[in-house]
Amino acid sequence: MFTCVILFINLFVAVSGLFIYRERIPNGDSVPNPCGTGGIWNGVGHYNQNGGGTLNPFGLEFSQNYHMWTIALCNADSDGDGKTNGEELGDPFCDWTQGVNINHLKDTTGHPGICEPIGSPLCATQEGKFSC
Ligand SMILES: [Ca+2]
Repeated sequence: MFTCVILFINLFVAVSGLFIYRERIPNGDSVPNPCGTGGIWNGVGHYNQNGGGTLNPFGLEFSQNYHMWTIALCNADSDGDGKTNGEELGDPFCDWTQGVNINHLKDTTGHPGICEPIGSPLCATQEGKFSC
């Protein structure tokens, strides 16, 4: 019984964190699945599509940045695919602020924590870290 309660609490914390953090980044609820299979990647900062587990490079930098979207994080290219986090999340001019200027947002163009295109030589270092 005690184990079940602990598992439930851990699951609740993980899911709550997932949604709280998604609101802190531009288009956090509409980051495309980089696998090309359609759908949304809910765990934006994780290698697991549904969140939890190992953080991807964007998740690590977001965490190190106290879970705040800043100009520096916006201009960074966490996954090393040549596009800034802001470009991928639809904030190319890094002028989005949570709850303030949603009209500035563009469409997402990629995933900030998973190098794309998956399988390309540029993205070889992430092989085996997640599955599509
Ligand atoms: Ca990138």
